[in-house]
Amino acid sequence: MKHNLIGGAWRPGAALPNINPSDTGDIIGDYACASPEDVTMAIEAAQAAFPAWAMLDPQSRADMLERIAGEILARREELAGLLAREEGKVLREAMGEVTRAGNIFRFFAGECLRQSGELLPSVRPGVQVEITREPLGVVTLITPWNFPMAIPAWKIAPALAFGNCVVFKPAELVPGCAWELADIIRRAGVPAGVFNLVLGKGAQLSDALMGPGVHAVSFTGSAGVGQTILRKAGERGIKVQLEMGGKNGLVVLDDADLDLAVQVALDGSFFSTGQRCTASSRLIVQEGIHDRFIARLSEAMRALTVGDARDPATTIGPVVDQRQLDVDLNYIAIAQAEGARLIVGGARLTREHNGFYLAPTLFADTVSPMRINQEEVFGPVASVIRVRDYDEALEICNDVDVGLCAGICTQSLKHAAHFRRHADVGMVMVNLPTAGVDYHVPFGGRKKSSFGPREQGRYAAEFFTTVKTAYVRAG
Ligand code: UN1
Repeated sequence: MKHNLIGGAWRPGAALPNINPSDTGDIIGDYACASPEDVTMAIEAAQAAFPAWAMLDPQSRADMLERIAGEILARREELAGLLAREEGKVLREAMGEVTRAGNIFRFFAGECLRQSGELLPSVRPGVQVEITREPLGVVTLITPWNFPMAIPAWKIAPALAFGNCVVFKPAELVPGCAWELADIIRRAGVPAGVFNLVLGKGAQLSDALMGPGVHAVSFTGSAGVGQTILRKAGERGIKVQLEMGGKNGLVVLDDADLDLAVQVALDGSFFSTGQRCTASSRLIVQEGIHDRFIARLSEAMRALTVGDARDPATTIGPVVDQRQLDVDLNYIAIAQAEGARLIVGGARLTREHNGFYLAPTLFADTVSPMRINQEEVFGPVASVIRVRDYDEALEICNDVDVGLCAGICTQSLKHAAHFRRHADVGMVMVNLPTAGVDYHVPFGGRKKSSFGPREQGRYAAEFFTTVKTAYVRAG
């Protein structure tokens, strides 16, 4: 059994089995569930470790993060195999994700040495004002199952780089990647208590994870859980960063390169089995290209190979578990009941082994107010909305209460430039899939998608540090 890491020691707990979604008979291993008392111990260990870690020289921190990056990259094939096995992401994408995680640690190793402040003259003679950033203290990081290496990396790396101590609670479906990451971090020389791993179900641990001694919480996951965290954080004076859902629109205009638009939609809507908050779940298509786009996209979807995530021939892996599969099938039924026309897919598939396989699904003849166009499914399901012109496309693209990403396929500089400015989202893609972002630039959305400062790149400092303004009279 793999244990929790608390105060530098491995601590056992009740067994939590880790099941392969491509083959439910394959149990990856047993992982120890942390109790709320374990979480409290982890917070106390982090508090105790904080003063020394906060004052450590940046070179030592950079060296540790660099060692973490090096080991992740050196073991990328093995770690990608584990990721594919426990989450169901196909091997090619799993390799990409593990590489991304390694690169994130490398980026933040560099950031340790690039911290700077500002020196300003005061409005009062003889006084100087110095603005610096300091670590927050103990931060709780709660991560989802859909990027079990990359999302933990982009929260843990900046948290440590800027001098915070971490209590990391990964989604219960992916303890394997989290445990490997914890072991790598421990062996890289990060002192006991600076980084702690607590495994288990969020519902049982969430209150303890925001207990006394916690200064900040960064969460990526569902909107429902995010709202609960936000409320508690407000009551308890905890700084909060939330990354929640998306209902991202991809606009395809009549002047788009059809081959490119089909590839962009295929990738954005269905790769990673559509289980990305950045997925393009609404395809907003102008009437002149509408029928050709649907015909070509359907053809491309039928050529996808749904199967075992670890088979190199597979292009679409299984849904992560039975609960998510039920959610997906329920939305497919809702869409049909609302009058959407099923073009491709729509049903569960059987394969050699018992797994949660779902055919990539496309609906047409949908309108914006339908639930299928307003609520996040988080599966390989996309719907087409037909529009007259660019203005209507933009209006529909913004007609949701979330605003993570939006994309446009067009050859018109005028429309691309207008869209870039007027799409009410945090990230805009021109002739690119809405999903699949760089690791060194800010990530985040607007409206109900995100709360608090941006993640990733240099912008990560906004959340993981607090600003101090010092006034100094010399002499
Ligand atoms: C990506 O599309 O490259 O949970 C990243 C998610 C996002 C990450 C998406 N926070 O799907």
